[in-house]
Amino acid sequence: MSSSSFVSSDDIRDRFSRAMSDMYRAEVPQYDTLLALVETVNHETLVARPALADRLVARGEMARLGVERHGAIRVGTAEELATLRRLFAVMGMFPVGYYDLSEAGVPVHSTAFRPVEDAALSRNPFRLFTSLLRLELIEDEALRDKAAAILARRDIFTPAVRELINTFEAEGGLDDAQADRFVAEAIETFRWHHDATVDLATYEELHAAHRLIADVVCFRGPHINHLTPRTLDIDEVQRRMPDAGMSPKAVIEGPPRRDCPILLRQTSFKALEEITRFSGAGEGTHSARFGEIEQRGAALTPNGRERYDRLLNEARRVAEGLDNAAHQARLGEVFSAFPDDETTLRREGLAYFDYRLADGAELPTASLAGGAVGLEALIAAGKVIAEPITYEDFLPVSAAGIFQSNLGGEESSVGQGNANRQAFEAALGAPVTDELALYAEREAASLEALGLEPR
Ligand code: OOG
Ligand code: NI
Repeated sequence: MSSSSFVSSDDIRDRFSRAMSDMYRAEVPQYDTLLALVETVNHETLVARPALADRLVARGEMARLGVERHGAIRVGTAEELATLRRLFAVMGMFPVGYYDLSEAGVPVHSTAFRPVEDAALSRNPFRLFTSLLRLELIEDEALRDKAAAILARRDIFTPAVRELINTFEAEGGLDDAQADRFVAEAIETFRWHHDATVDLATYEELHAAHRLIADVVCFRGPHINHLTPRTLDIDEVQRRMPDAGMSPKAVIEGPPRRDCPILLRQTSFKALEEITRFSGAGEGTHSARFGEIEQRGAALTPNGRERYDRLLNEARRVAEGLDNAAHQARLGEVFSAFPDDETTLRREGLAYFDYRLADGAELPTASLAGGAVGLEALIAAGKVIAEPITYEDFLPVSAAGIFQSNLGGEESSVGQGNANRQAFEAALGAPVTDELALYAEREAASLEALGLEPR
C-alpha cells in the first residue's frame, strides 16, 4: 500500500475523540447538559473579553476549544497498559508525565497519553489520563491473588483492534476504511458494561479493600469514567452547575482565579449510581462515571512549579473543610506571593513562553547577538510578542482530589506505596516523556525560529 493513502494519526485521533464523545453523551445524559453549559459560558466569556478571543485565535487554540476534551481510564495489568500504549500511538498519542497517586491513598500510578507536537495539539489535543492499578498495595495477600486471577481472565481489546494495531505498526499507517474500523473497534474497549464479571460477594470484598479496586477488577474493561471539556471561566460554570442539575464537588482544585491563569483548575460532579448485574443473579449499584470541567493556564518552569507546590501546600494546611468561597479566598491570599503579570512571570523564569514576530515586524540584524537584553528590547518595541504556553498536562494533587471526590472520599485500607516510575515504565514497555522538557523545547524552538538564543 502506498503511504499516500494513509489517514494521518491526527485525523484518526479526531475521529476517535468525536466517537468517544458521542458514546459518552449517549451513556451519560448529564454530559450533554455539561457541554451545553460550558459552551454558553465560553461564548459569553469571549464576547466579554475580546483580547482573550484574539489571543486564542493567534495561538491556534480557538479552533480546538470546541473539540477539546480529556478523559480518564483505569487498567489492571501491565499487558493492558502496554497494549493501550500501542493503540494510542496509532492516534498520535504518547505517554507524557508520571503521576504517583499512592501518596494520597489511591492505589494507582498514571500517565497521560496525548499529542506532543504543536500542530497535533492545535488539530485536536485529546488526552487520556490513564491509571494502572497497583495490586502490590493491597495488603491482604489472598485478595491480591484473587484480583490478579480475575484480571488474567479478561481481554479488554477486540481481536480486530489488535489486528489493526499490528497492521499500523507493520505498514506505517491505516487507510481510510481501516481507520474507521480502528475507531469503531477501539471504542469498544472503553464502553460501559452493566454486567460485572464477578459475583456480588467478590465485588463487595474488593470494594471493601478500596472502591477503585472493585471498579478496575470487576468489569470487562476500562470504561471511560469522565470526559472533560475545557472552559474559559471555571468559576462561572461551577456557579451555574446546580441550576443545571449538577452538584459540583466542594472545591475547585488547583490554583486560584488570577489575571494570568496558571496550570490547571478543575472541578467535577458526582458519579452516577448505576444498576449493575453480578454473576449468580445478584444486583447492586456501582458508581463509575462522573463529570468534570477544566480551565487551562500557563505551563510553569521547574522554578514556577516549585513555587506553586509550596504555596498550594501552605494554603492546604489551613484550608481543610472550607467551602469553595472560603477555600478560594484563602488560596488567593497565599498566592498573592506568585506574580500575576506576564512580564514578571517571564522575566523571573516562572512560566514558559512562546515568542513570535509581530505582524509586519522585521528583526534588525544587530539584535541577534543581543541575548536576553536584546529580547527584552524587541518585546518592549513591540517587534516580538511573548505569550505563555498553555499547560497541556495534569496535576497529581488535583487528580487525587478528583479521584477521592468521586470514590466517596473514604479512608482507604490500602498501604501507601512510594512512587515507582521504573515499575510503571516497565509495565508500559516504554519511558514516559518528561512534560517540562516538552515545554522547554517549544520555547527554545520559538526563539530559534526568530534567530534568537534560547533563554
Ligand atoms: C482520574 C482522576 C484524575 C484529572 O483530570 O486529574 C483526572 C480517574 O478518576 O480515573 O481525571
Ligand atoms: Ni479528569
